[in-house]
Amino acid sequence: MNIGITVYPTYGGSGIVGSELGKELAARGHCVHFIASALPTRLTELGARVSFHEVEMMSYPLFEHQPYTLALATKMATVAEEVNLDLLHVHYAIPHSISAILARESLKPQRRLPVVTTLHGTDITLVGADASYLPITRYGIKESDGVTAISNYLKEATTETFGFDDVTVIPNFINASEYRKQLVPELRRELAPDGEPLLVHVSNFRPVKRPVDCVEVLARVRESGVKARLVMVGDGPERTRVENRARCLGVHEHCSFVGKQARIVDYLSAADVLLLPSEQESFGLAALEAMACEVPVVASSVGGVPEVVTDGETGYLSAVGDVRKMSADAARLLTNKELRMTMGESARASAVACYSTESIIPQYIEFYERIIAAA
Ligand code: GMT
Repeated sequence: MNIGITVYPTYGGSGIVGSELGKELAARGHCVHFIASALPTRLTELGARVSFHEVEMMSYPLFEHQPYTLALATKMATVAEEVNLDLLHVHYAIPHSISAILARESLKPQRRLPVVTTLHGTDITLVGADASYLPITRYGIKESDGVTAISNYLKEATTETFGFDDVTVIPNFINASEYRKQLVPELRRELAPDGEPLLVHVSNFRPVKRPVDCVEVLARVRESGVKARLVMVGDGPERTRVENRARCLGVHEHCSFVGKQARIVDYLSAADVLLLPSEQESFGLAALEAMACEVPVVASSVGGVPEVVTDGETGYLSAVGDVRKMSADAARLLTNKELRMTMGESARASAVACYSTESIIPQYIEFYERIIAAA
């Protein structure tokens, strides 16, 4: 098949999922055309079966904001004609599904261009549910030829908010041979020079991720006598607040803010526990990636997280903001190697059994085939 994929290139899990999906489709012999405003960060290699088409935007003094939705629709339609796309798959509904529908309609009746929208999270729960976007998001979802969601929770949220339930759940995935515990002795020494146990957080530091809770947890873990360190991977709007709170709590010197990193798998391999204290999380890709690297997860029990992390088996779940319980769970894991290893092994087994590319990518391929046949 010839598939067009649109993602947000630089920011967040939906871009990672769309990019990794494209690579996996190409590895299975399909041709993938990424259509985005910039080269997606996870797309490190282009080749005969993976190409990138940049959305070009003309600026004009009259435009207060550049009309990206229209420029994207134009590029989608142009690429569809140029390379004979069989299907357009957009990740995150706003505004990608609207652009895709515009592209599809602009090409009628010369060519069919079925549109698949994958819902990822705040496109339904936060942004999409806001009155300023709700009607157009509902339109984009209803008009798509096929809709998938990355968890059962998100499918239910879509039904509740938009009154739309024709949604197929295809969960996020990991490539289990790439996402596995690596030997990273140098990195571990760098992050924990005195052999301290390591808590790790990976996110884009948006308020919804509650990264401040990570330093609250570190402070309490250290108060309990465990000389842990915290590694904060990523960057974003909350970073300054997190660093300030770490200073107030007197734990800043026990934190490493390493910024955005290309090799997340190395940081996860160095970790003893992953912290994911999010306010909302329709799946929790960071949790899945950690689990694949045998790292137990201490997370808030929100959205789709309980579908990924089994409380007491592959990690521990708490109410949002319950940093006291999160600290107790983290300290228990950091001080009990046997428990940590047993949970880490269960985490890896669960990640491989339920979310490996071998079982998830064929679900996308079958979905595409069904949508193309129906269109
Ligand atoms: O919905 C968002 O906030 C954006 C999106 C992203 O691009 O980071 O995150 C969502 O998609 C990820 C990949 O499918 C999921 O792992 C995240 O749980 C989800 N984020 C939220 O629901 C807050």
